[in-house]
This record gives sequence, structure tokens and C-alpha cells, in this order.
Amino acid sequence: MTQATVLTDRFDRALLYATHVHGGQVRKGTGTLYVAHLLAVAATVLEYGGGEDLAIAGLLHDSAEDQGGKARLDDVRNRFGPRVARIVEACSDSLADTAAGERKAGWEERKRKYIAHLEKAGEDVLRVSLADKVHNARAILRDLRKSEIGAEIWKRFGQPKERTLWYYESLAEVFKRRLPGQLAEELAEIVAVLKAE
Ligand SMILES: [Mn+2]
Repeated sequence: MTQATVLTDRFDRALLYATHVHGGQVRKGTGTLYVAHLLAVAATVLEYGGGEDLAIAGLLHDSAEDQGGKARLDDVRNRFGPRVARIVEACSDSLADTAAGERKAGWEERKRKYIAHLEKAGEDVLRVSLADKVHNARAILRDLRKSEIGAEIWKRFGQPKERTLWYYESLAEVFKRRLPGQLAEELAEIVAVLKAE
């Protein structure tokens, strides 16, 4: 029997912080509140045995990339500590000095870097990142099966369908090797279904 994770007021504060930071942000191409994604990632992290730091990182994993870059990351470190901040930083694939106004790298370059970076990432980062990718892949499958969206879903990513699928297939392959288990298998299964649809 594994010991149950205890959540303290740090988690409560992280939830408030996440809802504040992401405010009225919605998921790309949908009316779904962004916070729904953050809750799903935190929930999956907890369901697969992650502790409080990992659950908090789940809530905040997109905060630096989407909402404030390096200044946001510094704030997260001050509020929630270095372990959480390290995971958030590692989950951001385009943190390249957003504050300094540097150009974001191109899509494919960013994704290749992110995959290469997962090859060397520690278990903390892999667990939060996998929960993130599983929720994203589930969301794609769900919308692909909605009659009012269907194949239009692929336009959401600004890349041809084949490139988006290449990215998810590459992710599934890395996770199966680096964090083998039920959740990595689930990601691979969703990707296989997406390819077959
Ligand atoms: Mn995310």
C-alpha cells in the first residue's frame, strides 16, 4: 500500500495562483477555460503517485511559458520553491527570454529541443510533462470525435496534421523509454488511435 499524499495550504495557494495567473485564458481554438487543463494535469500527477510539489508543478507548468516568462518563473520560485520552479522551467519549451523580447524559435526547432531535453530530464520533470501530454492528446482525440470540430482540429496547431502527429509519436516513444509504465502506455495508445482516425 503506498502512502497517501498529503496536500497542505501550499497546494491551495498554488491553485489560487494558477487561476489568477491564467485568468480568463482559454484553450487554443476552444471555449474551455485553461484552468481545466491545469486541474487535469495536477489530478493525473496525483493519481499516478506524485506528491505535493509535483501536483503544484502540474498546476503551474504553463505559467512561465504562457504568462510572464522568466519573471514569472522567479515569482514561482519565491512562492513555491526551487523544486517546483525547476519543473516549470523544464516544462516550458519556449522560455527563450520572452521578457527580453527575443524571437521564439520556430515550431519544429522548439519541439525537437523539447524532445531532446526530455531525453535528459529527471523523473520529476518527466512525470509532470507526461501528465501534460496525455491530457493534450486526450483533448485532441475528444475534439476530433466531435461532429462540429472533427478534422478541423488539426488547423489549431498551425502545422500540418502529420507534423503534429510526428511530435506526439516522438513524445510517446521517449516516455515509454524514460518513464515506462501505465501512463506512458496510455499516451502511446492515444497517439495510435489519433493516427488511425
Ligand atoms: Mn500544458
